Amino acid sequence: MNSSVTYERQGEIALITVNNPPVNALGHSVREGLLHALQEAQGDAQVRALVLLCSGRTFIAGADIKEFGKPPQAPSLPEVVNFFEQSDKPCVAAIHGTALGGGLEVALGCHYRIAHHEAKVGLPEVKLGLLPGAGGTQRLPRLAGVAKALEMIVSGTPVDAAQALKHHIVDELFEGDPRAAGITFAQRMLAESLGVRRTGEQTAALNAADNATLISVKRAEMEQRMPGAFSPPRCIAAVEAATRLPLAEGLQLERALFKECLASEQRAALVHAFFAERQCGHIDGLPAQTPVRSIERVGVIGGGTMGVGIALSFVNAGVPVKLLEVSGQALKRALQRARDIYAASVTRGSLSREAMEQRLELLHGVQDYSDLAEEDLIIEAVFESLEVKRQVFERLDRVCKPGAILASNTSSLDLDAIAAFTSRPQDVVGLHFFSPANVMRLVEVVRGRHTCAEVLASAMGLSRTLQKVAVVVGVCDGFVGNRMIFQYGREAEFLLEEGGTPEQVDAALRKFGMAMGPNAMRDLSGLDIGWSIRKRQRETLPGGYPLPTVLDKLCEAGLFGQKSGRGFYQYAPGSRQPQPNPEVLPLLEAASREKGIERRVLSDDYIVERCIFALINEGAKILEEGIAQRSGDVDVIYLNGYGFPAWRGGPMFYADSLGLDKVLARVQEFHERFGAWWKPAPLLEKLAAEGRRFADWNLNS
Ligand code: 3H9
Repeated sequence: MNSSVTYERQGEIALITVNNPPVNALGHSVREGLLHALQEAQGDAQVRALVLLCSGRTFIAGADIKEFGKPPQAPSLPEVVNFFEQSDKPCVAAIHGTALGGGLEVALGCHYRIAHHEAKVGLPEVKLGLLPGAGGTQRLPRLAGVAKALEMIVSGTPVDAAQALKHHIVDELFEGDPRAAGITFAQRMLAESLGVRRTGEQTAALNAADNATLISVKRAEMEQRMPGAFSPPRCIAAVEAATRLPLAEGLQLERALFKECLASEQRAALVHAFFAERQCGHIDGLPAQTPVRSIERVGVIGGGTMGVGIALSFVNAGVPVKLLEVSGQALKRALQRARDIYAASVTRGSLSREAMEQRLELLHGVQDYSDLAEEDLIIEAVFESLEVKRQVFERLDRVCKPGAILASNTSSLDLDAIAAFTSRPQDVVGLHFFSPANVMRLVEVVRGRHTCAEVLASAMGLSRTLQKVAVVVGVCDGFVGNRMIFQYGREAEFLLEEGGTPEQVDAALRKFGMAMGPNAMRDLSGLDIGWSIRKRQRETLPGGYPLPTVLDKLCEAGLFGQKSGRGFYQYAPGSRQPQPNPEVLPLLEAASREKGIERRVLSDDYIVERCIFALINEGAKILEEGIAQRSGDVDVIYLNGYGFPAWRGGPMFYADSLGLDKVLARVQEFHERFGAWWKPAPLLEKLAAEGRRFADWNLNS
């Protein structure tokens, strides 16, 4: 026996308890411990029933992801699960917290499952580029039916306890202590002769006549939604096997498909993304024990799209918000906007009318700064001008209580200059939300020169409250995300001058995996925004930085994107579906002519390299300047804020996987051909020369 799994006997009941903090992952010692415990229970003539449970905050959260890519160590997880299933003494799993991946698979190997009423169960392997590899694809359909199993395995989204009960994944729900509930159920098994009931031997739920249709519909849906993704089609193939093969053969096929996924680059990228997201919380110079300020009341200044989105993020998390607009008219519009957003969710069926009213009760409109005197955190989301920010922060400084956190949602202005408008720069931090703020997961937390540790830790802690991903960034124009996207957007525009069309450039980047093409994205956010940033940059950028003129031409022609119904694409009234806009090509041709560029045919690969390598080169500069702490942080920003394909791991991981020498060679070519703005980042040159990766580098190395 080992310390990760304990075995004890209470009368005729054996209790097997996993104890492997923080999430009871199924590392080697747990698998070994489970096997030994099972063997002991089998060999003990006094034992007539088994209970499997976990100590700590959760049931088993899955295989130990840190072991992927390392040499396998026996016993394998499928062996352990099979051993449970083959037990000739009935066993019950008592689930609390989350039973995920291999954790649920172990529970499916048990003969009965009971779950705490707040528990969740799921098979999230697909999110790591895998498929359930310890029988999940064969056993879940046998309990829940093919439709539910496909939905859970292909989406990776867990279901709550009530759903699990409804779909026969668990047999009963309990309240209170899992140990007591497990023992009570085991006593009942003995009293009522609830004997061995092996999931693998059940077939009733597999007998739906329309399994073939369900599977082909799901296949077509995934091809459409996630072209290029490696594991989803394999998840479907494994579930299909459950519908046509005996258990042993299905398990064999599942194992083979699992191994293919395990060896894939996409699995490596997705596992990187998983750990990178968790690493973001580990911040240089910020000890884990740093105290945080309590944030129970929040003020938001500015009732535009951004301000309302930020306010709703808090309201959704149950935190009351005062939304300030000085003009009564503007305040009325802002509150109506909030109501409209919720009403749309009610219409879609994702929110009940009662929940909408409860949330709206947490949102209070105010018109006077003195109404914000007692708030713990105030976030301004006003017009992006330093002068306007000055007025706001001077007022906040006058009215807010000592210790209040003063945050700016600026996406590009100098946070240190903003902090200097107050007498308490240590309390000022940037909270750069992404639009729509109530939907997007990412927040860039901007650490100013004087932001104190407590305020930074409190700002980072918000990510848990709001269920968002927070990444610390330093002060510079555009921080991490927008500073990089500027380079990407600039290349996308130059490509239009060189011969590309909006449709072709967008299609090439979508094929690469970007959620949206850059031109459709610009239409969505409004071309006039880039136009005004461009005017500012023309004044500040050093010589040698030519800017494309395509956007200017479109704006001059009144093409502002979706908001005007015409931009790079045109849109039917009320529709967001882009259609080719015949006005655009003549404008592109004029731009090319004016610059003396002969338009040519561009390949998709070339389009991708120009745009993505521009991101990577800027990302390297950002790392070297210490604006981001590690390459994984840059990746997390791109995966959560800019629609970069998760299965490529983020731009910096993608560069590492290509090899930095290869990236550098292309950047050098572009530099020679196009000029100064393609100058290779010194860090890229250094790491390429040393044969290293961004992932191995940190500021102090
Ligand atoms: C699988 O099971 C394959 C099988 O089908 C077949 C095998 C043959 N392993 O997220 P948190 C760490 S694939 C190792 O902040 P929360 C995490 O890195 C697996 N470590 O907590 C962090 O470390 P640190 C399928 C893990 O309360 C710490 O635990 N399962 C694992 O917000 C706390 O994590 C999954 O994909 C792991 N499996 O959320 C589930 N999980 O403190 C993945 C976590 O050093 N896990 N860590 O930064 C989760 O979704 C969440 O962690 C969970 C808890 C919901 C459980």
